[in-house]
Amino acid sequence: MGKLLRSLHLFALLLFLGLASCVESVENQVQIYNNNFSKLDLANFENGRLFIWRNDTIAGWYNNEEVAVTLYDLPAHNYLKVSAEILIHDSWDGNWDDGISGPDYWFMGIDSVDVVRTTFSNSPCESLYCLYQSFPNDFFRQNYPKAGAIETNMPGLCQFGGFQNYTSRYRVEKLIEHTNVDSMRFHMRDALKQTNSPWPKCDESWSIAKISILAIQTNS
Ligand SMILES: [Ca+2]
Ligand SMILES: [Ca+2]
Repeated sequence: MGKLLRSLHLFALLLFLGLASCVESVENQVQIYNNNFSKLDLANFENGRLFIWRNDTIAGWYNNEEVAVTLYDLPAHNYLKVSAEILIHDSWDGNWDDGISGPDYWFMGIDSVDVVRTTFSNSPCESLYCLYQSFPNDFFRQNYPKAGAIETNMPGLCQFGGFQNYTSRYRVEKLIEHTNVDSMRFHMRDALKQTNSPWPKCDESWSIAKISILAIQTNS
């Protein structure tokens, strides 16, 4: 083997070892909150209202509101992994910005900082008419209505209660750097716009089916 080739091999090996040692691995992972509302548990929950929809107990329905979970005395961690399953009901208009119907924003975050800022749309989508949404990206991106949904074949809740495909279910997940063990406050909220509706909440709203929060400690 030539001298140059040998040193190139050595260089590649060192580079590999250097990169490998930079990879974080999970040392400890604790589920600090898990709620699908089946036990009617609203401890630590702000603005919790439960109702039964399609044989499932869920929290909602919300329009221009914030909900939050606050937990104290957390295990040592450097990340939180938050995961929520939400239901987007009725005629959300996504990115549509006409000063009347939208945009229809939805936010999620920790300790008053939003880590998700997006829009959803339940609009029909045809060649001449389609109201795009930002999810699964943050605002502003032009994705198709219901992009990233895990279930769409459900009726609306209020205005479109008699029509299929007017509720969409999404799982929204984020890994967030966080180290404070004293407390954390996880929030979700919306800024829905529908100025031409006598009952905006019936026109568009959202609910929560499930929330899970993990405290993760890595070796970094
Ligand atoms: Ca609407
Ligand atoms: Ca709207």
